[in-house]
Amino acid sequence: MPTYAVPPIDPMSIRLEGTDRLVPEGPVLTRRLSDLEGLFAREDLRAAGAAGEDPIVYTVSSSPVPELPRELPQSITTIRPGTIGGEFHMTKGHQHPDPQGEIYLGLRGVGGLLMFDGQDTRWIDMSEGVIGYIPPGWAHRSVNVGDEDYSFLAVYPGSAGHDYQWVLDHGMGRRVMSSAGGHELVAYTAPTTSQG
Ligand code: PAN
Ligand code: ZN
Repeated sequence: MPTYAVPPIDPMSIRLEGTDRLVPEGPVLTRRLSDLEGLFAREDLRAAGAAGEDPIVYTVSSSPVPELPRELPQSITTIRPGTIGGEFHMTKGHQHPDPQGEIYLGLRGVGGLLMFDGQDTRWIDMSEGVIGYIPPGWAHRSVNVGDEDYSFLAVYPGSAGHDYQWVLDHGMGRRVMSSAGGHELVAYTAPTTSQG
């Protein structure tokens, strides 16, 4: 066995409970509209919703594997269906400050994986059984484009980290809007506080 500054954790079995939770479970995050300031095009509608019922937009259930170098933490994200001003419910989105790849495995519902490297935008349709691969250097956001919960498993290097400011500063290249055909990707617009 090599020696480590921080010893790795012991081998363990982790079970999917339904499609929303990992057991044993580590930290669980709940993201409500009030946590998503400055991300939707219609910031005014987001703020109004946050000041009202402040609904849950998504949850993240992590396994106990820690975010430490060389470990491979996992989490399940479940995004509830819905739109804000026609823009589908989505995660905040982030860059990995330590450029590292990541894989997502679709578990339930229909969604998409939006990636942006500061110049180009890519979209992968996600559903049960689809693996979406995020290469190093691509900011990533998940979007629920269906009318039921969309959930997926993420596996990522423990040293990757999460830079949310990058997305606030650079956007994600496109916005994912509801359309007659289901969903469409439109040009990114900065958040507005009033219509027009
Ligand atoms: C995922 C995301 C998760 C929530 O586990 O962290 O889907 O999205 P935000 O972190 O953008 O709110 C992942 O990409 N981890 O690296
Ligand atoms: Zn990530």
